[in-house]
Amino acid sequence: MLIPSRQNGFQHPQSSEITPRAVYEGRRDMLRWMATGAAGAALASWASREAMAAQVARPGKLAALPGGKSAVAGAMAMDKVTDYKDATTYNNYYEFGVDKSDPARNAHTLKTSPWTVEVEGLVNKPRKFAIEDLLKLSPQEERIYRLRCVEGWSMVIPWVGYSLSELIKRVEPQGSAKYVQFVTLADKATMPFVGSSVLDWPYTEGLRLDEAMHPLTLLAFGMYGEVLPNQNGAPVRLVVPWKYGFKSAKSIVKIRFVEKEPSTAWNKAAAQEYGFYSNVNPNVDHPRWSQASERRIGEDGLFAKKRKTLLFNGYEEQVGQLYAGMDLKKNY
Ligand SMILES: Nc1nc2c(c(=O)[nH]1)N[C@H]1C(S)=C(S)[C@@H](COP(=O)(O)O)O[C@H]1N2
Ligand SMILES: [Mo]
Repeated sequence: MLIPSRQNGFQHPQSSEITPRAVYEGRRDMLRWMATGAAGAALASWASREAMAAQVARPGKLAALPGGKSAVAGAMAMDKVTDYKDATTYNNYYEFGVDKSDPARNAHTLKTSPWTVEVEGLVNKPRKFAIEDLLKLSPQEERIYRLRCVEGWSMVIPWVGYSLSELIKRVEPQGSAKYVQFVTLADKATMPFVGSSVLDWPYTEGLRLDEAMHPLTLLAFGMYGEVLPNQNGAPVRLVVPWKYGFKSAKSIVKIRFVEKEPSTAWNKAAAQEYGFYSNVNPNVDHPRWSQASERRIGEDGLFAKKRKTLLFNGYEEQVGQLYAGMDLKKNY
């Protein structure tokens, strides 16, 4: 159930509405919860996604995009890879609707060719890349990353792409460039929710330059050895595995180098809930729910046990030093 607020337009659903704590803890008050309307709503939404997943077959075989094994430390999660079916039917892509099954149903209208990505701002070599040229800029690698959504669920996905740093090095950021902003497509003609008050479109995100340069930050063109399905952010998206999923902007059209911390879509929508950093952190609660645990999508449906959320989503060894001396409670 979504709780619209006049001020914020839209709020992420509470994690309790995704999997009520009573259900995954097997508590007796589950019965009480079942008696409320919320139970029906959650079950209905879960059932509709299951039906959706059964109905929406793999979108044909997409073009192969094989990647070599990555040499980047931490690039291969040991966890079991999420089923393709789950990774492509349980999505957040608000331009195509706010229900998890909407993107798989609606994103076929997205036109991914021709596509250009404009790199601009404080760089010596600003450039407009045709997607074909961007694809060939550096060898494609396969990386199996955990993706942890701020709502309390996670997946493990074999992405294909290369480190964003490969692109950044080629455009030569100037000394004054401290942040990178990502602007994604906002096309009313093909994206039914652009123009709605859900978010301030286009969906934008940002990283500090050193975060953007970190080898784990991936510019992704594919997953599961094929090009990205539209609902997962075709033709090019970001994957920042130690941050909440919303930092991983889909269908990028502009990369802008700037001096000041850029505004981001979720920060504009609800600043007290979504900070600029948004590092996965089990010790910093979301104002409306705990971030201490998560449900892995595909693990036994609604009654899955939760697993503990790890600091920086388990990538602390790789990225911890980026935040040395920073108060992570203040810089949430
Ligand atoms: N353009 C755009 N990018 C987006 C979003 C969105 O709504 N629009 N949702 C974000 C959120 S909240 C998450 S959790 C991830 C989900 O990626 P996935 O569907 O590939 O798992 O995409 C992120 N990127
Ligand atoms: Mo998310």
